[in-house]
Amino acid sequence: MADIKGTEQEYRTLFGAATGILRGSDTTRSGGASGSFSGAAIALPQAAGPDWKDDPETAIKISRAIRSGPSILTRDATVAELGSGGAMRVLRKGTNEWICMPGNENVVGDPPMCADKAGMQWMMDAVSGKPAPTNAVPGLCYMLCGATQHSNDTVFDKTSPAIPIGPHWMLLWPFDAKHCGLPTTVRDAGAWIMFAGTPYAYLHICGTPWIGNEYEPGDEARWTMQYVKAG
Ligand SMILES: [Cu+2]
Repeated sequence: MADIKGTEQEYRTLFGAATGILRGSDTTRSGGASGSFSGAAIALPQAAGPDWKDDPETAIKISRAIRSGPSILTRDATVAELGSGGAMRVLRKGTNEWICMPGNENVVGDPPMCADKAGMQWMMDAVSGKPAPTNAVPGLCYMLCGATQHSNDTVFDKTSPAIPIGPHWMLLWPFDAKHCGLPTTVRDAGAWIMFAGTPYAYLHICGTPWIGNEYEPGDEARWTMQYVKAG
């Protein structure tokens, strides 16, 4: 048992370091309640595998990857990264269909993310430059640590200055912005259609589904209001 305790201690030290890195890079949290994310939803799982002790770099990558999605999914997810040449390198084997990727904080458009099978297909289609995504059903992808990317309207833009984007989740399906009546511009709360009018158009939803308070019968309803700028 002493060994297990030692591992947990190191894991916690590592967890602290990784959390610090993530907090330091997460400038969106102070931007308002609806743009922030729920710590409870993306808390790290309690169990640590042997990799965490033996390889600090892998541990940081796993920590970064699984914090981008809800823990109910990420605790059983496979963690993998895209190697050079486009092949996936598994960092931690999982038991569900979700794949979490750590990304690279030094590369624009390479955020940590967790995607289901159809979402992963959409992502790989985008990475490999396919003219249109090939997922046959809507894909899901969480980016609850926020992201950066080069463009809101051109999926293959690799040169424009970085756009900082807050924590969000994505419904990867060709939504028509006009039909939906949804905005198409980058915002820090609410939702919009990203890459509108292209085959890669999808529904980008700011924040986390777990924001706010859960309803229980008997709860009092309190309505709120906000001031907005004229014009
Ligand atoms: Cu995203």
